[in-house]
Amino acid sequence: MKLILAIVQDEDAQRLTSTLMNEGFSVTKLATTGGFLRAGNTTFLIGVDKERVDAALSLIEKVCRSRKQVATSPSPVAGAAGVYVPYPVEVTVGGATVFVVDVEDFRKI
Ligand code: 2BA
Repeated sequence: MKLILAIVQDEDAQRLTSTLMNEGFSVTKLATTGGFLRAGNTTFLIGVDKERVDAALSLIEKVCRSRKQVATSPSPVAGAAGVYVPYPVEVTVGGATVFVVDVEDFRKI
């Protein structure tokens, strides 16, 4: 068995849940926060037989879109006064960041 950890944008989370559930996958959603943008995202835990990993990944790829977002980052120290001037940075977020890990044991007790 494998555990898929998929970090997706909140905008895609509802559609991904229904798509996966309709195809018979069990999912758990966690409300998470990205370290860079400090914005909310959603992490899916999906436990699957290894034969179905590719099917789950295809659905994630189909549903999750990449989007541009603007982050405000601190610039390096400006001058000797040590003043930080925030400036906007455009980043492309997603489709999804996915980890697939081996599950040593799986039980429902
Ligand atoms: P965030 O950390 O908020 O990152 C959002 C987006 O900002 C990233 O999109 C990437 O385009 C950009 N970014 C992140 N760190 C950066 C940096 N040091 N310099 C410049 N740009 C940077 P994605 O790569 O699609 O990542 C979306 C979210 O997935 C991340 O949100 C984070 O929550 C998670 N994530 C991505 N890579 C990860 C990893 N290796 N381990 C754990 N979580 C990860």
